[in-house]
Formats: sequence, C-alpha cells, structure tokens
Amino acid sequence: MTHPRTSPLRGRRRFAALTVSGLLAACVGVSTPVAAEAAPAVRAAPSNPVGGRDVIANLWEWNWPSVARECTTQLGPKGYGGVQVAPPQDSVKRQRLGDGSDTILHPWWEVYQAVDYALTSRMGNEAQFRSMVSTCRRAGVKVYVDAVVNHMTGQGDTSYGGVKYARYDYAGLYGQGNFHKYSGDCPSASGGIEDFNNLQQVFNCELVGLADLRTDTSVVRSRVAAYLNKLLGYGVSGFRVDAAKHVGQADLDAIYARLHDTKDGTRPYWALEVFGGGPGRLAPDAFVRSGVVLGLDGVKQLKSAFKSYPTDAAGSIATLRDFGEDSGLTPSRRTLSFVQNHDTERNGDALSYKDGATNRLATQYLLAAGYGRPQVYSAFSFTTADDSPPATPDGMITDAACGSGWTCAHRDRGVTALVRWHNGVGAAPQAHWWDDGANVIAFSRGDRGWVAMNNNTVARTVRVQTGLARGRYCDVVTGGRSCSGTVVAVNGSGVARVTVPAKGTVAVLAASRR
Ligand code: ARE
Ligand code: CA
Repeated sequence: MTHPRTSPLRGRRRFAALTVSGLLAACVGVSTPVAAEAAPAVRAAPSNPVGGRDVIANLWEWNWPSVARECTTQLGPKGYGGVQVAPPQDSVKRQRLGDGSDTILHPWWEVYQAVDYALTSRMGNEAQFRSMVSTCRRAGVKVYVDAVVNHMTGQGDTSYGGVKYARYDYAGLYGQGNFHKYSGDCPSASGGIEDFNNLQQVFNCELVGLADLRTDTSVVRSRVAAYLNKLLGYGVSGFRVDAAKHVGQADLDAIYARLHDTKDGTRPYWALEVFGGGPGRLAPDAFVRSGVVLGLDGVKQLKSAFKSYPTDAAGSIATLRDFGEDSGLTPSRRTLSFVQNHDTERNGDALSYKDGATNRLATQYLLAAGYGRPQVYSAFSFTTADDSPPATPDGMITDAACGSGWTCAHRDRGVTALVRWHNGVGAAPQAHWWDDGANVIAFSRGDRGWVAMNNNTVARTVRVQTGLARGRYCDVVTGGRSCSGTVVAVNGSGVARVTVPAKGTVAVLAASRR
C-alpha cells in the first residue's frame, strides 16, 4: 500500500497559530491580535532547532562525573547535541526516622524535593556540576537541567547538603509567606490537589504533599530566576521545567522573562512538563505559547503502536503514518519527544528498557520520524517503582556502569546509528510512506535518506519505492561507517527489495551511496 504523504493538516496548523496569537494578545493586554504579533514585548521561549545536532540524551540521575565522561567519550562522538540531567539542587535525604516512613531509604524521587538552591545533590557537588557542564560544552554537547520550581519538600529534616530545615521554613530562602498553604489561594479542603481538572487546585494546591511556592509573587519569581540564572551562568542551555502544569502559564512566562541569555547568546530552551488529559487551559496545547512541551501523549501513542495491551502482542506501527500533529499531538516545533521518561517507564504509559528490542525499535522510529525534538532516555534498571539508582548507603549515586544497573540505551549501536541517520537527513520532510497495513513501515526523509522498520518477530522482505536515485546504499545500522553490512540496491525507478530483520531497522543515507 503506498500512500502519497499529504502535507500535514494545514487547517490544524492555522488554527493553532490563531490560538497562539489570540492568547498572546490576551496575555499582553493588546486589543487586536495583529498588534500583538507585531509587538516584541513578549520574549517567547524558542522553538526546537531545525536540523543539526539536536538529539538530547536524557542521562537521568547519572552522577556528574559520569555525565562528563559520557559527553566526551560517547555523546559528542556519536552525534548527540545535548544531555538532560536530573535536578541538581539540594534535596531531602531520607533518614531512618523509626516512624515507619523510612522503609524506602533513598528512592529516586528524593531529588524532586528541593530544600535549597545550592548544588549539593546525590549526583555530586557544585564544583563537579560546573566541571561537568564545561566538559560537555567542550564536547559539543549542550546541558539541559531538570528544574524543580513549583515546590519545595514535602518531608524530611536534613538535606544532602547537610541543611537542617522544617517544612515551609528554608532559612534564608523561603518562609511560610512564600507558600500557597498560607496564602489562602488553594481552595481544596485537604490543601492538596484533589481534582486535576480544577484550575485553582492544579496551580495553587499541593502536588502529592509538596510545599507549593507562590510563583505568582515577585519574590518567589526572582528567587527561582536567580537559581536558573546561576545555572545559565555556568553554561547550561535550558531547562526541563518539572511540574510546569502546576506553575501555570502566567507564572512560567514571568519567570522566563527574568532569565538571562545562555553563554551562546541564545534564549534558554524551556521544555514544560504538562501531562495530557486536562481541560482547556490545563491542556498541553494551552502551554505551547509559553514553551516547548513534553510529548507525553506521544509516549502513549508510541506504546500502543508498538505493543498492544493486555495481550503484549505487537500493536500496529502502520498507525504511525499519522503520528504527530495529524494524530492530535502538539506542534512538532514545540514538542520534546521521547519514548519514555522516568515517570512513564514506571506508570504503565510507556514502553521501557524491559521491552528490549521493541523499545530499541521505537527509539529508532522516534529518531527517524522527524516529529518533535527527539530525546533518548537512559537511566537505571529497577524492580520496584521506588528503587534508588545504584548508590552508596548514604544515597550518593555511584558512577554509571553500563550493564551493571545502568541501561545505557543511548549507547546501543542500533540507536547511535539512527542518531547519525537523523543528523544526516536534517529537516527533510517525510515522504514515500509505505506500510503493509500491520507492522512493517518504510519512508524517506526527502531525498536524503530512507528507512524501513519491522515490528514483527520474524524478518520480512519488502519491495518499495524509496525515492532515492539508482545506486547501492549502505545500511548504517548493520554497517556503521564502514559499509560492512547490508547493502540496499535501488533501481532506476527508485524501487528496492529489502529484507528487514525481526524487530529491526534498515536505514540508508543518500550520502552513504557506495
Ligand atoms: C513523594 C512520595 C509521595 C509524597 C511526596 C511528598 O511518593 O507519597 O507525598 O513525596 O513527600 C516524584 C514522584 C512522587 C514523589 C515526588 C517528590 O513521582 O511520587 O512524591 O517526586 O519526591 C502529576 C503532575 C506531574 C508529576 C506527576 C508525578 O502533573 O507534574 O504527577 N511529574 C513530575 C515529575 C515527578 C515528580 C514531580 C513532578 C514532583 O516528573 O517525577 O514526582 O516534583 C495524571 C494527571 C497528571 C499527573 C499524572 C501522574 O495523568 O493528569 O497531572 O501528573 O497522572 O502520573
Ligand atoms: Ca503551584
């Protein structure tokens, strides 16, 4: 079945653009959308870079020396352009309290409970963080930081930095007056978010008991911005904003407006964590005007396509023909896309490293597809949802060792081959889509490269239009740079007959013609 790939829903794009300008007009208080577009008053966060080395490796909870080493030895050489790291600020350190709350000693989620903005974390100290950022920059890898700005801790009494504190009282940084708990802005009886569809609750009440900051005040906005500006000063290129949905558009924009430029003279990347499922202003689409958003709905679609539940049988990757804006997702240029992150690999929304070859194939698809800015997630293996990463008894995360506790998806040869292919095809649009109606797909990216993927557990041979000129091309997956693997022979009409391995990918670049 050959489907001429029509240009992606233009109508939807136009609608999105109108909505954005309308919201911008409302936000800057300008009476007509036309005037709002012309006024440079709002310095909007940038969209994804177009083409180039844009793939980000998410080395979640890797310690700083390991991230630095990885930038130099793997990420830079393999063509990654960025690395995302876990929250570097000081956090709660769970002690044996003897009150039953200490059954899990150092769960991974300690780092999401900020105590202060000193960079003394489970991943290392401030000097190690700074050195990691410089090392990565020298290797051509930009650093993006997971920024916890919606809240402070919900528990504990001592931090990794050795700070003793009480909840709602973080000496010298925030006191009770800086929290919604004491401002009367949270309307729920418990003080927590009880209804995720209620705007005031989502913005002003406590997410899982975490002390909710008054990000609507200039004091809090300035302190948060000072923290992020410190990181920008160290050479950081942008942020994944944790719980951005709970900060809300107005406060996010106000904090963003206080941010300095990066060391490269650009505006910081600003990727907002907004779970789907919320109505109106709580929907991911409603945050697109404030920044790039995390592709959390895409995560679910990818899982359903590659693997259907409850049978665990293959889903149908032929459905991916419309993956992206055509399948209802946020605009590509405003989306950070991935197959899983640390929440979704645990909550059932996503594929995970436990899916082995299927997960690798989905990662290869994401790198090939061209929807969103692709991120490759790589962390540690776990048996229960709370497990600590490999760490000392004191909670300090130990050096990442691939194969012993660390999954290292970003080093997988099948993945790095597709990073290279992704960089090779640049911004060329998808074309020549082909599928068998089930679990074999193929497409080109303009005339720069062509890829075929097979989600079956047996090899499949296909005969398809590649859009490439006559010639013999080297598969980057089996052959690497040396062209020692599969060769794809394309005839004078652009057609090739190719055997795609089980759960495998064949990918050729026009530039890798023999
Ligand atoms: C921990 C304990 C709690 C305890 C709390 C405070 O588990 O029992 O009450 O500490 O003492 C992570 C963990 C939490 C952990 C927290 C702090 O996941 O378990 O709490 O760290 O240590 C919503 C939010 C979204 C959020 C998810 C988890 O909208 O922002 O919930 N995701 C980010 C991070 C998380 C992190 C936090 C935020 C907090 O990525 O890792 O929490 O910093 C529906 C809803 C969504 C909802 C989603 C949950 O889809 O619509 O809004 O997301 O379910 O999956
Ligand atoms: Ca909030």
